[in-house]
Amino acid sequence: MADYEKIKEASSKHPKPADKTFQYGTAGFRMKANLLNSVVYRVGLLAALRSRKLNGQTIGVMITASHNPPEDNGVKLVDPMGEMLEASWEPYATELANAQSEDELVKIYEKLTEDVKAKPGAPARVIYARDTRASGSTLVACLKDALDATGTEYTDYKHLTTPQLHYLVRCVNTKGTQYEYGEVSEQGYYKKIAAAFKQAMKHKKTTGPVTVDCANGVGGPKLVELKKHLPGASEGGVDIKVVNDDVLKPEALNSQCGADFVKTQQRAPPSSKISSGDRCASLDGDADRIVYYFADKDNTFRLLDGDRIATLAASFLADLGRASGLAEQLKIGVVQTAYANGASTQYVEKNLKLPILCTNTGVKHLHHAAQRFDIGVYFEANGHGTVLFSPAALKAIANYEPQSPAQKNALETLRAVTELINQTVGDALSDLLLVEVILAHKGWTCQEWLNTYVDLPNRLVRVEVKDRNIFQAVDAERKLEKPEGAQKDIETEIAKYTKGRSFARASGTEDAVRVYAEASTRGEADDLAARVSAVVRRYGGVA
Ligand code: G16
Repeated sequence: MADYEKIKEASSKHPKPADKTFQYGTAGFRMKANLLNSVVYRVGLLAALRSRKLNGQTIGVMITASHNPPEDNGVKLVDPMGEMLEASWEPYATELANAQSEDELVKIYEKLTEDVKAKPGAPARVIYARDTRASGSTLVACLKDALDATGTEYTDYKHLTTPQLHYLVRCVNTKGTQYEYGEVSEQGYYKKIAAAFKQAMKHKKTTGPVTVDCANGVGGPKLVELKKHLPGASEGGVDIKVVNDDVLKPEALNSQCGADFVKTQQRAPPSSKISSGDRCASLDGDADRIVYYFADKDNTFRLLDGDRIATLAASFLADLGRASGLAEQLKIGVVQTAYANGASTQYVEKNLKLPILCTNTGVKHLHHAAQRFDIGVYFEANGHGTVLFSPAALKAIANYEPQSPAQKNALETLRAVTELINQTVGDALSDLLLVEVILAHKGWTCQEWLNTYVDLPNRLVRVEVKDRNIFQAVDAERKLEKPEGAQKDIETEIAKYTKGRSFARASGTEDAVRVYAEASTRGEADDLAARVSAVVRRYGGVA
């Protein structure tokens, strides 16, 4: 049971910076690490309350700022099934984070405990981990203070990728039930996906190595560990070459490398020694995003981003559904955000003939939308995504009696793929192996993958303004409702370009407004992005 005096006392060690207002955003709280002590302490309080409310189910706390620069950090909560914190609890996190004094904090906490009807005597359980940022250990100490003050049982999993923590949360909470997800340990994670990978690769071979840039983040050492469980190329597995896995130099994290760099700059990391045809991939700082790329025969950089992974996975799963005889029971849908390239949306609708949903940015939104399908494929263009199988789909896949050897083959692969994919959240390591499996099954090179459709040239720009919060987006963030007049001005610019599409929205993880633009030529896309950025600057004022 919570002891309010203890909470107050421990909180006084972590005072809130007076002039700061915090908000639980796209991926929890994220900002300069030196501002986060009080926030992490209070997130710890909320994790304990959420667990008590759920009768002692384990809640996860991940300390990471993912793609952000090394001096940033962040914290987010993971719900019992490994999903992001239920949206209705986000305002509680914001409210606690903004309490000005210890007294106010305790008052809010007491009221929340009553409002959510948490049983005072219920146990509270939390597991947590962090990425490799230097500030992580200080923030862990703040978190521990909150867990001690609230009488919470906890386990520190030290350094993990974000998706590994999501996996563990689900494993702990499903242990001993019919929904058991896997062994509750980091090794269990590797064993599960390695076994699934071997099964999915039966009779198949990858062609050539894949070079994986790990953004000098936690994904590096974890991929090295995963490799130990995987068959090498000569045993029918995959030859993974790990680069940018230096976690001893904190300043190297996400610097001139990683998925965000590659996606936004539309070029390989400068350190990359990529030759024509080489298959490459980049993870982000906490290994929940992945993008692929290669240099074509003219040595032109070609990006295969989240949209491409989504279309590849959707077409593969549709093929497997048909080949196994389960197509009728496995209705596939794709979920994207406004950042999806218009050509990918068209390809899914016209060629794959699959339904599409568009949601706000943030995997939490895509994840929920994907649950509406038997098989929901969701990816953000930035490479963050996964595939969800509904309980009914999993049951159909597990129980179906194949009618022919061909159906049996396809069914075995389908079963393996459901185990390979991390269904709790987008997972760069699991997505890497999924892409490798699909390319091996299709017998495709990156060029053949790229040939499926032609991307519209696009540009993503980061615009710093005085106060990004005045930019309020609606319609799955495709339009600005505020400031008044901005949307009309953006539309005037769009109208000047062939196949022009553009939007602006405030980032939920960085202090900036993001502007996306696409058009029929590279020059036009760049031009449109510049013009819309100018509109944003005009309304937002220069930072
Ligand atoms: C986080 C979210 C993603 C989102 C990205 C950028 O990624 O998990 O869903 O796309 O931030 O969001 P925004 O445009 O609001 O800044 P990550 O990989 O940084 O955790």
